[in-house]
Amino acid sequence: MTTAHAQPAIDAIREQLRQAGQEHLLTFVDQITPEQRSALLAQIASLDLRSLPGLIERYVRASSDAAKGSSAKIEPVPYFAADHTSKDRGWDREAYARKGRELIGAGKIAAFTVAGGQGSRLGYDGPKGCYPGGAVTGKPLFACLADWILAAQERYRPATGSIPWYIMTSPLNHEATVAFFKANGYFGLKSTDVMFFPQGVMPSLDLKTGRVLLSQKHEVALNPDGHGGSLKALYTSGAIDDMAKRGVEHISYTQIDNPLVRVIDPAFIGLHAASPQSSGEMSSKMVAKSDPGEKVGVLCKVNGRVGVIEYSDLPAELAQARDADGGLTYSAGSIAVHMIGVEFVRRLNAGAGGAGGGFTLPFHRAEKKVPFVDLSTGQRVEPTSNNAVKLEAFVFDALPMAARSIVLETQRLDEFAPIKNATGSDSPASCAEIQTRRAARWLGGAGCRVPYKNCGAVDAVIEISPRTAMDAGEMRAGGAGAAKVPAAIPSGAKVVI
Ligand code: UD2
Repeated sequence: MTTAHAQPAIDAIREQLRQAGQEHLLTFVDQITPEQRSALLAQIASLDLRSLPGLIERYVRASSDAAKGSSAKIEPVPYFAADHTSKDRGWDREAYARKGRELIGAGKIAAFTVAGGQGSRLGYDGPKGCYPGGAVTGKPLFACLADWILAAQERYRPATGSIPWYIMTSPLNHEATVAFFKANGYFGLKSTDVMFFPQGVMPSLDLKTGRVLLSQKHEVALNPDGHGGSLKALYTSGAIDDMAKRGVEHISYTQIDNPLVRVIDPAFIGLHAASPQSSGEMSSKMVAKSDPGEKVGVLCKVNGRVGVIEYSDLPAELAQARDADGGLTYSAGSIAVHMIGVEFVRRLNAGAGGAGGGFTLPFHRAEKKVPFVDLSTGQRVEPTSNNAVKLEAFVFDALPMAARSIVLETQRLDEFAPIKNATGSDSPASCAEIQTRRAARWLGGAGCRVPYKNCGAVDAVIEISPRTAMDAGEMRAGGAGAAKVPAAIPSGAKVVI
């Protein structure tokens, strides 16, 4: 039963819910325990009820999407070519890398990883970052990224040793992620240099009515607000203030699913911070798309500004368009690696009233199956077809908000081997194969004999730690510290270097 002293509070909340068309969320309030009631009311209080009717109108009733249905002018994006020595597209990579190293050395760069995702697509019940990423060691994805940060600290900040790492979790995996880092000694990093904060959530909406779903009688159905929520969460969590205290000016943004990601990349940092074509607000990396259907967003110019069109939103005729030389016209595949200015994040949030609470990027809608409580029976239902709209923001939608934004092309083999699917492309197997091919190329270039099968595949599995070599040049120079380059790799061997 509702206690007498709680009644006025419930009445006030009921009125707010009524105005937002969501009064049904209190359907079972008299049937739940006092603890459950407090939790439910706290959840309801955290919803932005004022913006809800507008969101429902736009994304459920009108089924519109941030990127769809627009008549935007789309053009290919200019970029800094991976081959900086090319005649027509050459640029001074070493000068920018030097600038980047200076900034890292001066403590002005932080690493930031969005890790709100679970390993569910891989059949793994836990935070995605705990999933094995090393081709031979099987070390978790978190450890792969931590090793890169350690390697960068050893090279660019040997005196102080610190590159802070901010990790965005979701309410679903926050505790498990923090516990995993503790249990693994922060993978060799100082615990005070690793900061965790959970991203925000959005209510899941009934596909037909737009009403917020209850996942239990005492619980609202919530979903993480997408990696675009990171730009708000960086601010509201206090991470941006923490960065400012540490003197950090730019954030190196990566996803958790790619063990080859160059978490801290001097040349990219230098271009972002110092190129006249960049306002130092938000920059991106691309690889040439492997085929028109590859599931990566495409960096383009949209109405004259750099932006990303997600693969599912790119019109087929543009995805398949080819230049006179046969190459894809829209070939700039986003690998979801960005540099972001600390001041840019502050400006976006301050523009929304200063408290950060009001800032969001446009949402993208996804129709999903979300278990819910049937309001007429009180029974929980596991739907067999899509019954809900989830709203997620994408971080790349902030790109057009930057005054000038640059794009750097990189070599796929050197830094892009995400693990997303259990089998096939972007799977643990394809990732291990790319790690091996990259290692074979680096080792071959350093004079090591690498065994190959008749079909051309490497006859071994090889994993290179970034602490040994961060690129082919370091490997040629013998790797970090004692000479690490073996004379030969035996056929069929599994080797960690
Ligand atoms: C993303 C990009 C795609 C391409 C590809 C490269 C989007 C929508 N698509 O595809 O264009 O660049 O990556 O690999 O971004 N995450 C959170 N919180 C959330 C949702 C996601 O932290 O609420 C993290 C997640 O842990 C992962 C990353 O964001 O690290 C990517 O998310 P995804 O798996 O939904 O995106 P994906 O792989 O379809």
